[in-house]
Amino acid sequence: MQAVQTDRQKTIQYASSVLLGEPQDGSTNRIELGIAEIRTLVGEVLEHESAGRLSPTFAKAYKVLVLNRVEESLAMDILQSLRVPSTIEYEALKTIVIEEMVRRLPSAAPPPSRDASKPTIIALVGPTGVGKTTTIAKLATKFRLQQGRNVTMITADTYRVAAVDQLQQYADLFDTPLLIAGTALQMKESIASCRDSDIVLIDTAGRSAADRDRIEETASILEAANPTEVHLVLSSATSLTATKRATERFSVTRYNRVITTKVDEAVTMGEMFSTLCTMRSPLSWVTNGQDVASHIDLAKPEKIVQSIFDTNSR
Ligand SMILES: Nc1nc2c(ncn2[C@@H]2O[C@H](COP(=O)(O)OP(=O)(O)O)[C@@H](O)[C@H]2O)c(=O)[nH]1
Ligand SMILES: [Mg+2]
Repeated sequence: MQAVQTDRQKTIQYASSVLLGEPQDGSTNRIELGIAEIRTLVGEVLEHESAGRLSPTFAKAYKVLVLNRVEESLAMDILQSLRVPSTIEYEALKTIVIEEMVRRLPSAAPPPSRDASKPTIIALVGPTGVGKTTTIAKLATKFRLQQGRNVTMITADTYRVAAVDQLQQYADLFDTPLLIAGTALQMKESIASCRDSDIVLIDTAGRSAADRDRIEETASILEAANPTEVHLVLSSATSLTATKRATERFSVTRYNRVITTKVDEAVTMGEMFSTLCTMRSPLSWVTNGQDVASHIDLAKPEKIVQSIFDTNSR
């Protein structure tokens, strides 16, 4: 039964990757020839499978969600929770499904207020390579260059020289101090010297979600900073399993916001949507590219859901 489930999952994943236009191994020509066939086949299988439980219009919506990698159980739960007649037209159903999906996502967090008397201390945590340092630079650009606020950057990532260099370049460019704090004591001292800042941005070392000790070390350094906001950074280009694991493993850092990066690289937002639905922390920022000056926006739950319906597998 387990093996059947795994095969089934693989088939759906393969089919959705072909439908969503992801690059595949093997001959492009052969794949192109197979696309129409797979599209019909998988569509029929999914519709047939859900037919016992869902009306044809609902089954169509289910197919769109699952092919866009919304978790199957979540897709089914969303559709079964709707109180609408089974005779509803597809477009009307789609509007209601989108509303329900937005309702299931955490809300959007407001940006840090301007009139706080103390500095707002914003720390970013998350797995390696998800875009923490780049996002710190984007936030610094926004707060310092675009809003003229007094910003200090602190990095707790002292493991790699390159990691400090990466931020130092931005610090020079923005004319903002960059402090280095690899221990809890250094962090306390650094924070004490930031009294005149409006915003303090703390970068942390990338931690593999499997490395509990290192995550705990990051957590204890952060505790010394007593941050106002701790943002868990999750990449939309990472698998559902990896992001879900990160949401659990990083809970020791007491994150209270979520940043979604690399939306531009995601083939579909269905997996990220499925992860976010399990979370309680509000969504703060979304990043969609490597350009530090422009590729960051306040998170908008409606936009995340809409993008699932905007991909080309209808
Ligand atoms: N396409 C894309 N790349 C990004 C985005 N954010 C960061 N990156 C890239 O991801 C890579 C790792 O970023 P980095 O900030 O060093 O990750 P960190 O290890 O979490 O600090 C770099 O090549 C970044 O340019 C994004 O929103 N979109
Ligand atoms: Mg980094």
